[in-house]
Amino acid sequence: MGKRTALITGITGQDGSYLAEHLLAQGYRVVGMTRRTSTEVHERIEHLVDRIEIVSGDLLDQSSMTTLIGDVEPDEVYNLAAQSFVPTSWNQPVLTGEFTALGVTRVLEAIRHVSRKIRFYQASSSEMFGKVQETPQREQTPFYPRSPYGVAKVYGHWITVNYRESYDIFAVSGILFNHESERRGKEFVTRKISDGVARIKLGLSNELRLGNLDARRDWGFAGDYVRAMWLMLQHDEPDDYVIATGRTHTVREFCRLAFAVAGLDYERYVVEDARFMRPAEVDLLIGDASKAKAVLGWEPQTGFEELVRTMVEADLKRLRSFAGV
Ligand code: NAP
Ligand code: G4F
Repeated sequence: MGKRTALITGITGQDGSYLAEHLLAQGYRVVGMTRRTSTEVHERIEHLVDRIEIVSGDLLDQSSMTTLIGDVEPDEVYNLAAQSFVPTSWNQPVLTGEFTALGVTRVLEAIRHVSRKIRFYQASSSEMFGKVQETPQREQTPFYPRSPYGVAKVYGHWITVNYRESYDIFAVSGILFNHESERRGKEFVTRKISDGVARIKLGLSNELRLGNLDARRDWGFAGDYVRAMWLMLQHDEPDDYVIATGRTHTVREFCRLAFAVAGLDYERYVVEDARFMRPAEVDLLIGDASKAKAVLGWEPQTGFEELVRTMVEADLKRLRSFAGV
């Protein structure tokens, strides 16, 4: 079999960068779609630019998607692009729907017109479970989204299932629980905490303002989760999978551990701030990934403590070299 081609939308994001590394290691030709901006700063994939191809396209534009998929001729498409920050989805609900919901249909339509042999991965989310109807959450758990983002992801999930059933396209929906890394955007709570700890430790800040400390999440490592995306597209049959660690922790626990890595007591620095509370919260997420383990042989390899420590140490190192401290 010749070299396989993968197209990644959202390659500049956290998951896009890890997935590109994983696919390159498997011998793929990797093509990443980026949208046009006036400056070309793609810091998460800078180390890969000599080994991947970058093409221009936008999830908002049907013709760009159809032309691009026709030109690239991918064997696999990973649709990771989305407006992915939950609080922004209340401020920009229509745009979030355009990117995160209808964007999925545009990619699927492009595949339907170009070649139904292309395999498709949709980046679905545990946010779809929202006000959870069952604990732990599994593939059969009913959805009850709590944000415009979660609602958009429910649409993306079902349109993926629908194209699989309507057109016999190998389309899968990976229902991924929160996954983090040193490449996580600084607006998400884990990276906000690791960056905040490093700033306080190095004397660049004296407090960290957060919202709901009692929210619980099932946090894994992004590098482990992109492997699951790839495994889903290698299976004989298209299906949907929950990807999670099966453990849950509060934001407070994340803070306690992260500050302890730097030898600090979080209670002295963390301030609860109403500005970071949400109109509707997802209180508890914990996933049951036993189907992924049984069918795909997937299991997470990085534990919670290791994840927290790695993130804090990476931010300490980055800020030390940046600030010359
Ligand atoms: P991320 O870091 O926010 O990356 C999002 C990517 O989407 C970026 O590359 C961004 O490009 C791109 N994008 C946004 N709007 C676009 C548009 N209109 N056209 C083209 N590209 C666009 O997100 P992530 O954490 O890697 O997550 C990847 C996917 O998994 C997302 O769909 C997210 O909703 C989903 N997900 C994430 C998690 C998690 O815990 N990380 C869990 C479940 C599901 P720019 O660089 O140009 O902004
Ligand atoms: O880190 P978060 O912003 O992630 P959230 O909302 O769970 O969404 C992430 O995971 C989803 C999968 O479940 C993805 F689909 C989505 O794209 C994204 O990657 O917030 C986590 C929790 C929330 O309960 C939030 O209320 O942390 C709480 N939190 C407390 N203080 C905070 C803060 N979140 C943020 N971003 N900033 C705070 O200051």
